[in-house]
Amino acid sequence: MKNIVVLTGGVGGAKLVLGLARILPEEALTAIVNTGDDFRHLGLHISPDIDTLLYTLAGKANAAQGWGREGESWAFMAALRELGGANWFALGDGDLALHVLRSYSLTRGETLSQVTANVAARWDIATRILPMSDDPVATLLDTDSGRLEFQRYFVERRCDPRVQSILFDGAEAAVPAPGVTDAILSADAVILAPSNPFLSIDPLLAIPGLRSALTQTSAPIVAVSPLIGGKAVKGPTVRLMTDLGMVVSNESIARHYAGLIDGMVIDSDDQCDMPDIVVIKCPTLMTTLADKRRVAQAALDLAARMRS
Ligand code: FO1
Repeated sequence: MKNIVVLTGGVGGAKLVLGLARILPEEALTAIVNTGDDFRHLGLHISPDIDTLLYTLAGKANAAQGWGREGESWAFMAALRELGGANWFALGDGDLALHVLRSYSLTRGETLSQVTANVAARWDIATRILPMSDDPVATLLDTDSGRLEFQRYFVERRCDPRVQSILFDGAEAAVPAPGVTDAILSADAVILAPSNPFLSIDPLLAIPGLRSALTQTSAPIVAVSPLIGGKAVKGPTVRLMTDLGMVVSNESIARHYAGLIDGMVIDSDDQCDMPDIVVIKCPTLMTTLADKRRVAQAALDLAARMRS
């Protein structure tokens, strides 16, 4: 298979993309990334999921933390705190350089796609990293504490408010970024990473042009479940499913993607009783690089099986 597309967001997705990048020929892989988490902070344009992927593929990620750069220094935050600036969202010094460069480039008329491609080229990343859209899309959560912007819910409120519904402001009017539709239509396989389905994958699916490319493509679409033994490795997937009144199971994830996916990779010890899709098992916890390659290979094998 020559053209593989992966839809991704967050740290779980970045791990799978790294695994895919290590087993596929260079330039076979296109990652389409959630930008619903993007927001303006201190006048800067922050694109957390794009940056997590850039750092991961460049070997610069803080793997233990799950965001930001390894070996980061924090002089900016210390100075900001001293000045009484907002410190609920932590920006390391090296990370800050990326936000400043991106924000400056955007004000000069570059697109998010161009800025992302320039940084990827600078760091010799062969994987094509495309934002889902160059248009603004903002994930908003209606909660028992009112409507919250994504980062206010996720970071400032530590996912504590109970979520009633999620919306993707701007998605209806957003068009897929250049290359997104073509990549999906010419793909040999499309993989939904084990990212949070409701917060990281749904924003992509909310963009009409992107969704319609997924329904039109002849490529098999396979998902990797974010659940292992009924728990998510990181983040609020389980909490959200409970808040939204869903049973926490692989069946619920498969049902959420119903009509879209042909198959799903689940953890070896788990079950998924869904007659409409093909399910395969492998250990899906991705700690080491070997783990990431194994899960990536399982997703590719499943997609190849669907093609034959
Ligand atoms: N996550 C946190 O839990 N606390 C932070 O202070 C924080 C800062 C931050 C800065 C830049 C960046 O790219 C990501 C950052 N994140 C932080 C992670 C971010 O909220 C999440 O990775 C995603 O938006 C969810 O995928």
